[in-house]
Amino acid sequence: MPRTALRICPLCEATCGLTLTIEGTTVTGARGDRDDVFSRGFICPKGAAFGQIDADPDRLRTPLVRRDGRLREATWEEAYDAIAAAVPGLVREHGPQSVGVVLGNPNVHTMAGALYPPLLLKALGTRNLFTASTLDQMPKHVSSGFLFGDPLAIPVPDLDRTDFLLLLGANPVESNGSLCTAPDFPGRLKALRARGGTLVVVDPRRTRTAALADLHLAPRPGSDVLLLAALAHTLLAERLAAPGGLEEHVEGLGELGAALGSFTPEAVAPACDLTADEIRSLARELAAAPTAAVYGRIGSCTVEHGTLASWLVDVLNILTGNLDRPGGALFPLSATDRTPRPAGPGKGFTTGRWHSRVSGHPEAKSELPIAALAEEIETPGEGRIRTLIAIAANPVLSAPDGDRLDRALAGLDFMVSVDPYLNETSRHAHVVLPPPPPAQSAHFDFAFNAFAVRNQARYSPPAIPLEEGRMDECEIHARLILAVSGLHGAPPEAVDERVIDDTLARAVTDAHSPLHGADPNAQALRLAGRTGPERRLDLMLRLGPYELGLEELLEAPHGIDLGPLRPRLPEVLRTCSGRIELLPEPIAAELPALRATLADRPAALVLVGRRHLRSNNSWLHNVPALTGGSNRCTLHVHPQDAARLGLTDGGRARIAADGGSLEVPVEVTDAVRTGVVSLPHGWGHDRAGVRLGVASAAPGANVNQLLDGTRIDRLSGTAVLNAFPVELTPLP
Ligand SMILES: Nc1nc2c(c(=O)[nH]1)N[C@H]1C(S)=C(S)[C@@H](COP(=O)(O)OP(=O)(O)OC[C@H]3O[C@@H](n4cnc5c(=O)[nH]c(N)nc54)[C@H](O)[C@@H]3O)O[C@H]1N2
Ligand SMILES: Nc1nc2c(c(=O)[nH]1)N[C@H]1C(S)=C(S)[C@@H](COP(=O)(O)OP(=O)(O)OC[C@H]3O[C@@H](n4cnc5c(=O)[nH]c(N)nc54)[C@H](O)[C@@H]3O)O[C@H]1N2
Ligand code: SF4
Ligand SMILES: [Mo]
Repeated sequence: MPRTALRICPLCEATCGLTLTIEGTTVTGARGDRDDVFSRGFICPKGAAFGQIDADPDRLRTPLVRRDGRLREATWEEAYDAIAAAVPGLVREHGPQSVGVVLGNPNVHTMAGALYPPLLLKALGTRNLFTASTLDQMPKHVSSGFLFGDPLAIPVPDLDRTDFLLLLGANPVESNGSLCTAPDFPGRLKALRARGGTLVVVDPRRTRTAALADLHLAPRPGSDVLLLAALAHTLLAERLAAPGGLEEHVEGLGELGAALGSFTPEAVAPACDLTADEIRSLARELAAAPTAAVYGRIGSCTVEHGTLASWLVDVLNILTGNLDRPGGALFPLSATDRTPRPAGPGKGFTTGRWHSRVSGHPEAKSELPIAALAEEIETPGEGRIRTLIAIAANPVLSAPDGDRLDRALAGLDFMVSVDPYLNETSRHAHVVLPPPPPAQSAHFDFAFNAFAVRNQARYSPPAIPLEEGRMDECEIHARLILAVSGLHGAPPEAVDERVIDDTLARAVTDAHSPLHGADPNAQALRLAGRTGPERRLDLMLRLGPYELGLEELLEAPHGIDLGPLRPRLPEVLRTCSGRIELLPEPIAAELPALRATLADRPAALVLVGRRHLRSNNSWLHNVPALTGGSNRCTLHVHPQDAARLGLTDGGRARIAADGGSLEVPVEVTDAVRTGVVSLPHGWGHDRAGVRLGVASAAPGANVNQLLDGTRIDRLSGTAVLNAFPVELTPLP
């Protein structure tokens, strides 16, 4: 008899509640859970393919261990024996900095990824941390760090109540949204328009999101920062700025006008390829809207001045008085956030507390640019990375110059991958530790609840019991921590109990904690949960602002709604001044470099990426239900550019940039503007030794091979993945 089980979808940031149909131990169907307090039945094609994703026959079923140069199936014991035999010795011999850690995107979609990597880093004592954030949202962390003193204080557009949404470099109809967790983002955009609101989309491509907009502007890629600066300039010059109640919390308002002085609409218009009138009228509309939110994502982050653009997004929210008010951009408060502290000066935020060894890149949020990983492995000398631990990461495809990284990984002394697939990156590992498929894992969104358009909490216990021979990903991480720190063989629960003890010891002496003054041992005994991670979740919920507990979540399988976002200033501020620092010094210092770009001649042809609804970065190309159709790795070229360059639809072209060249199929379409071509990322599954039967049959080309890793946003170390110059030549 088929049964059903609820499971939060881990495949994108929308976190939809799914109802899985299960026959025996197989997921045979998935539909949207209509009773889910947040997603209300929404599902997309990826969620609908949950069963196929879960049951992909290419998922590894046992660990792999390298013997005589070849990866072979092994027992869990053999796998951890191999790690324990190698890593502690390498650390002793070469020091903790000789270990690099790479954390990829799915870590924000698993409980293990939230709970264990910080402990792993502490156990190793390394500063060589590289994550997908420096291919993604690090500019936003850095700008929030400077503005609000906390890199995690990221305001989220109040989608369901706003009157005006200015969306830059985001395509939520395909991506389902990012740093703005909102199941059914497309429906929420339609609802915004249906209630008389205005949607403005800024994107060099006419995306499916742009098709929903009242106004679509298609400026030259990379120019958002100038457009945003001119919008802020106009608000100030025309006395349209009205921060209202925010003013008492803001430092530096008076200096902003002078700092942005040269960014008039006329000055930026040629670089943006917009008219000064278009820019002025957008500023006026933004200022006139009863409430408004400015929201920038990938296309505004992974570009040359991504941090400045991310900063200006919030400058506009502040100048218009929309930060921290309903209908504007608000700070969520998730159930596992720490109970808020009273407002007051904090420690502030800085970058550059240490630097990368080879190129001297400053750390940001304790991370180094992933674009610099290959050189840190290759370049001889003290502190060279010899051992690498990659968790849920495929940088060979997702980071610049995968060929170089591929060679660098091959030269490591030892590498561990925690990954369900033998893919472009994990094929270099000495040990691969495969997590079980998602239906066999519990789920809680530690990360995304803190970026959600509504406060809510939902927990999914495993939908299917762990298959014989499988190991839960939390246990995989816990055992990995023990193995690298010389405690191989100790019980994995000890890792969680240690965290619980430390957390309780701090909480009972913290005057602002709900457990202040309690007996830590009694509290530890009270914790609910069958497993270490469940007990840790229970503790975090108890210490959180709603004082929930795991049992309450288990009793509410469709989730607990905690209401709409509420104003939270000034309690979120952690700057040294205790106020919003509108013109932080590192930002001000970068403005002259931006001003200088006004004199640059724009490149004739630049490349941008694109996402497809039925894809997800580099790892969903092996699922038959999601492949084919328009989800293909083709180069979009505007008809005028195609004619000028002699390219034909369905023909092939050579595309070249700093890092190399590729041969790609051409798709002529006016969905991209002139002077811009678009190629999606995550493709290039044609390397030897990968076990991706479906993906390898239609491998596509790796767009990141066009980059050599030297183009980065200086303030955040984020790779420039969009708006870089390319050259095209037709191929016969
Ligand atoms: N040119 C270009 N490049 C880009 C981007 C772009 O827009 N353009 N986008 C960038 C962005 S935003 C990001 S976030 C990065 C993503 O890049 P990565 O962080 O490398 O993420 P993925 O490519 O999704 O690869 C995820 C890896 O995790 C594995 N995995 C899947 N599920 C699980 C699981 O449950 N547990 C574990 N342990 N592993 C799992 C997969 O098999 C795969 O190896 O790519 C970036 N690269
Ligand atoms: N289907 C699907 N969903 C996903 C993912 C996926 O790979 N596939 N990845 C997930 C991840 S890791 C993330 S981070 C999110 C990202 O989610 P989004 O931020 O929505 O990312 P994209 O869909 O890549 O949209 C970026 C848009 O920016 C545009 N763009 C490029 N350069 C510029 C520029 O210079 N200026 C402006 N204004 N626009 C520009 C591109 O044309 C593109 O339409 O999506 C997540 N969801
Ligand atoms: S929108 Fe995202 S979370 Fe929702 S079903 Fe699709 S992939 Fe899953
Ligand atoms: Mo991402």
